[in-house]
Amino acid sequence: MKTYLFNTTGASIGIAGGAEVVVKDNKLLLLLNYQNQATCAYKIKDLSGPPMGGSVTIRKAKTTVIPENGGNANPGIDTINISGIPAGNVINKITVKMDSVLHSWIGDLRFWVSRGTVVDTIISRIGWTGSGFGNSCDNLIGTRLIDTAGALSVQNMTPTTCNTGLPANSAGNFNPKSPLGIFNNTDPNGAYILRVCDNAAGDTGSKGMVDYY
Ligand SMILES: [Ca+2]
Ligand SMILES: [Ca+2]
Repeated sequence: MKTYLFNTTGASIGIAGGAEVVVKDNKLLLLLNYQNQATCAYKIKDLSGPPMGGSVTIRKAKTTVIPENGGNANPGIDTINISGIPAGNVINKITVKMDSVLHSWIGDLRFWVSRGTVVDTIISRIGWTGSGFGNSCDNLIGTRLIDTAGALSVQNMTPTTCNTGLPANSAGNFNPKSPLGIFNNTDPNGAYILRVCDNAAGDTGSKGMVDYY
């Protein structure tokens, strides 16, 4: 619980040794009066905006075509605008969940998220080593990218090759290519832009849902 400095003007407690719950400045406060020697207030809940220390899930459910072999300069783009989170709140942790990415060769795909000058490459051509064609399996379904010590990097998703039409083991938690912690301790408000591009000829697809939380 966080202590809130309280001016008794406009809300006061008159009973020595008493306690009251009041609302002031959009905050639910517990007032305690110590025998008229001191009054203090504890913030129980902030009634404006999302709860302090809580989590928010933002979803974009939209099919975005990924331009075939468009390269980094020609991605499919999804933007989510976040506003209204009170000043002083910062990001503690972001998880990005990719879902319904339907593509016949996940090693073609690169994903990156930006907000202002903060840019994070979350997936970059799974299984690609600088040569070859990367992971040949299909689709990213239920792929949660979250900074987790010891977890498998999304870059090393298995199996590394699949016969035509077979999916990768894409569901579950993976470390992103570059840590999402780059967003920690920054103002959560702003435009989050997810870009996804295809970097090899042959094999095509689209991106469906993305969640941020
Ligand atoms: Ca395939
Ligand atoms: Ca392709």
